[in-house]
Amino acid sequence: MSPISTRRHGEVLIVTSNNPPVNALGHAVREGLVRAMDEADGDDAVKAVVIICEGNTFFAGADITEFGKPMQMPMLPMVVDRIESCTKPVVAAIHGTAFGGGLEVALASHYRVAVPSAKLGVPEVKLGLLPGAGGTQRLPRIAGVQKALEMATSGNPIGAKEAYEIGLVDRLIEGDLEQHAVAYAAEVMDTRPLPKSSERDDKLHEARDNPAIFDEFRKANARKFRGFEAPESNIRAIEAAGRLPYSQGVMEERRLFMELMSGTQARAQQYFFFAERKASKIEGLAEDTRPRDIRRVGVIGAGTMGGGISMNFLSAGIPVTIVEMAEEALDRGTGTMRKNYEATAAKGRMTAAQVEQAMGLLRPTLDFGALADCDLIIEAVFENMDVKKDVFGRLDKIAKPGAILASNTSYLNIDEIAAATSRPEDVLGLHFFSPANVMKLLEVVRGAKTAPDVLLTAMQLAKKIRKVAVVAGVCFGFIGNRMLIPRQTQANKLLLEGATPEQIDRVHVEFGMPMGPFQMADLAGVDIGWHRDPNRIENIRDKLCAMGRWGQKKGAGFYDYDEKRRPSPSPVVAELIDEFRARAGVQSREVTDQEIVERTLYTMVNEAAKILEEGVAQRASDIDVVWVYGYGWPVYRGGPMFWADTEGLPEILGGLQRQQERLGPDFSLSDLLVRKAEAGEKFTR
Ligand code: 3H9
Repeated sequence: MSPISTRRHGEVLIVTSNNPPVNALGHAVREGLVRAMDEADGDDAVKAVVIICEGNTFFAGADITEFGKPMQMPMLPMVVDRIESCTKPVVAAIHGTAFGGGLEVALASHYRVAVPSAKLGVPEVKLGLLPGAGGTQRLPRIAGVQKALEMATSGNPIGAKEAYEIGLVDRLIEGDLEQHAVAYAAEVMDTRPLPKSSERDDKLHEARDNPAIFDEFRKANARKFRGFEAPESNIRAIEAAGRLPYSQGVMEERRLFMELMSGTQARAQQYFFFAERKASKIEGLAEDTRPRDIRRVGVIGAGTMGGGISMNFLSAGIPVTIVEMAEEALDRGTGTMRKNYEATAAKGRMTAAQVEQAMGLLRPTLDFGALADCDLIIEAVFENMDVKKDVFGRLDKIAKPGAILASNTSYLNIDEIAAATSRPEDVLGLHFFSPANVMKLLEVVRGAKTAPDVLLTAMQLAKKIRKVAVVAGVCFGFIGNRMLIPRQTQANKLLLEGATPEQIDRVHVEFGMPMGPFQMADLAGVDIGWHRDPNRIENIRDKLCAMGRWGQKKGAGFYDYDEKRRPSPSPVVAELIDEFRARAGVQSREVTDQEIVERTLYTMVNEAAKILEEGVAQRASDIDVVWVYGYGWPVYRGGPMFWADTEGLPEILGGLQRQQERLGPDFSLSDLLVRKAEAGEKFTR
């Protein structure tokens, strides 16, 4: 049965799409829409058309699962042209999200009405693409060039109210959408000529009168666009709208669209779209598993982590009890949370009332016993096994039966922590990333005895607090931090062999990472995890710590910093490296950028393969989600596993084998990597 059906309401033909879950514009939908337009044109009794969708949303875009497969006619650009060429006025009735191809359908319609909660956007750039069904040509004609540039290059939607203000929506509908859309259609049914967005050009003068608008936009956003191909193609296509007649503009759009579509970045970003959605799925979970109810969350520790973690729940409307040991620390912690909220409000992203609402849900206390009525308790205390065990032992005595007990540890063994309680089935790891109220990633660490419903609860709760959660197994550092270890080991060795911190960091930044390993150490604090004995100096880091060069916070670390925290290469560090090199009896040599890639990034892939092989990650794509959301791996490279597949696993293996001597005795190849490389297989499909 076609997902598109038509029925008559007086002289209005109502065209309804029912294609769950998001009314994606797959083949059958496209075909149905064309048929509906033919029906409208062929029937004199039809005076106007309403296009509307069932379910949660208007068309959320082209069907991404069809990408990369042979295209079936009619293609979306033809469909939208067919809608615009309908001889009867077509009204798009929008609710939910009119995204991508969905907005293009709306733009090709002669009129657009929307409920106030609707969102309109062109998120194609997030898939490495551009709105390729006339969107880059019609959007600037309707919404203006500057707005079109912003929407197309950010991919972020605008609300219906704003859309109405800028003329992208003709009427806001309060009440029943279909009923009002039909009434609107009846109002406009005699209007001629029909307003066609492809024929408008009043708003293009913005660009024709000021062609510099494009370069100014490029300059203002250069940092944001770094490394990505799609934003520039979006700009060029919109530029073409200003320069060329519509018919030629769409040809240029098509050319740029196909160019992007055949590139690696689009493949990587589309792969990542599905990777992110797959991450929330728990392998082997019995279908009748039900989550536990979480009405109140307890957080132990009001430091940076504890405060950030609490904010996630407060923002989602979930009350939090936060416990500290001393009044001063508690006040400082809650004060910081308030300050953070107020800063968000100052940027206009929250109202003052919302700040009060969130803070009103917080119950700060020095009484550990106050955690007794919490359904989930997250410990965010000092990273030390004895301390954690002590906390969990005490929790065991006061937490109510069925409460979930979670540790925010970044490295430690959850099973050992769970063993400090009489209820290890209720224990798991919730590894938030710093700053915890900002970073999207959450590693949910499943212990050997963690109950399935506890795991499910955590994964569902993550969605509620707008995190992307990934299931990880127990091992030192879980998925993300464990992969940092070989990278850091090799980066440190490379310093001794002749590379500089600047060179190693530059290679990572050019690769697309936000920063390299030494920049990251300086930002996080070189002293993190330091043994704190200034007389015990075994490596460069020990020495830096002993010298008080703890990174940005001290104005010195692997780099020197000025008062504005701008880094410069440090002669002191250069001397230190020479000293340690002499001590190790290593001869300095020239290290190539390629060697840095092989020794830091290839070794990460090798570690990831071990993580996969050991079942610490459920699937290769989960590792990619961790690295993109937790560490800023460039999404246009898909993540370390997808990237390894694009490089070719034989190439990765070959590189590691070439470097084997230099990688040191602690390095070993992953069996899975070797097997897959030899069999010509990939990690991701
Ligand atoms: C485009 O339009 C190109 C054109 O310009 C030119 C063509 C020539 N296709 O996100 P959710 C699935 S490019 C296929 O969890 P939510 C999704 O995988 C497209 N499937 O729900 C998931 O499946 P599963 C431009 C899609 O409520 C299920 O639907 N449009 C598509 O949190 C539910 O998704 C976009 O980029 C799709 N387009 O969010 C919009 N979209 O249940 C992409 C979703 O098996 N979509 N699925 O895991 C979204 O942003 C969100 O899905 C949306 C709903 C906001 C709509």
